[in-house]
Amino acid sequence: MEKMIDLRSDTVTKPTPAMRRAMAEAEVGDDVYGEDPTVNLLQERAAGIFGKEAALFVPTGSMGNQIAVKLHTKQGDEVIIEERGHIFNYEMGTPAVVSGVMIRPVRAAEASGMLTWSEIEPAIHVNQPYYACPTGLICLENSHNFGGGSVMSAAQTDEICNSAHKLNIPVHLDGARIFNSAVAQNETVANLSRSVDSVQFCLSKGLGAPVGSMLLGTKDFINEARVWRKRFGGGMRQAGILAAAGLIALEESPQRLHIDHENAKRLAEGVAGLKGVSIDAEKVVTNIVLFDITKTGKTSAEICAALKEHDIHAIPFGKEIRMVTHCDVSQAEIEKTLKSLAKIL
Ligand code: TLP
Repeated sequence: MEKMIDLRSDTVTKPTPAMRRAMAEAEVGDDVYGEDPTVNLLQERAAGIFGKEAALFVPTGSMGNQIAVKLHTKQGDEVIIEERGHIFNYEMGTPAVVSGVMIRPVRAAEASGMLTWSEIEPAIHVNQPYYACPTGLICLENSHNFGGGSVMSAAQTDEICNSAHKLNIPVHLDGARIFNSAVAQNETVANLSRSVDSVQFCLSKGLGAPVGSMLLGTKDFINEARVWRKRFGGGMRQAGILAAAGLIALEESPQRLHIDHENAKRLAEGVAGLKGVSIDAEKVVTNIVLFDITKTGKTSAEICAALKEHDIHAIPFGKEIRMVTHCDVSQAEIEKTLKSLAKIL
């Protein structure tokens, strides 16, 4: 049987042999007592790389984001986020369920989904005690998944944070793929997150670890986050087995992300040439390729079903199809995907 080309997400990557070896040999302890040396090392390394005071290993990106929402807000607050943001659309309504907050989605004018302060400001409520929910938090996403893997610069992030902080509003960054963003901009993750109050990034996406994300912020914030991780059911005991793979992901994977970006660019340029497909290939700068198929005369579900017959997995999202490149997809497989798509369309 031919190998499935799995472009559904970069979450599907399998741990490398080096990761599996490190997992087998990891020194472990009970992390709920803070006694797992491998988890502690991962947390120290991550905090060092990001230039933040402290970091916490959490099972998922969703948990990292939702702990942040919980800690930055109080019940009845509003959280401003771009309309296509992950925290709003793909985290099971947790802000409402767990934190009792309202989401105020704001649509960015840019297709990239990158908000500017001038778009955020009109949605802010401060000092309106009798009717409006106060703005408790602003959430950013870099890279922006459903903005097509678009990136926000350090300067853009600083501008939003500086303005928000003047109003005493904290900013959380969903940096699930912040290393992709950093590589695309030839920037450091520390600079991209220097002005936010907290940041979450995933080890289990483009970086290739099997499980895990990190939440970073001040020492006090992370101490509180540890309490909330336990309340969420995320105290993982001998989690050093997972952190060992995370350490390799953190140290070795960023150097190869440019390959995924080159593959995504090639894919985007290829699909842009197909009849009925709409995508601005120039705007594809990381590992996510999101293209509109409305004018093909087929639905995205039909196209994805046909691709599966060619041993290619992609996800339909409304009138768009998303393909994500990662370490388990080669350049040759991108060419095969393009040939199959051309046949189907
Ligand atoms: N994204 C997944 C799906 O949930 C859509 C994917 O395949 O892209 N923030 C962002 C920006 C994400 O893309 C994701 C996962 C998360 C947070 C949540 O991470 P996990 O899956 O670890 O909870």
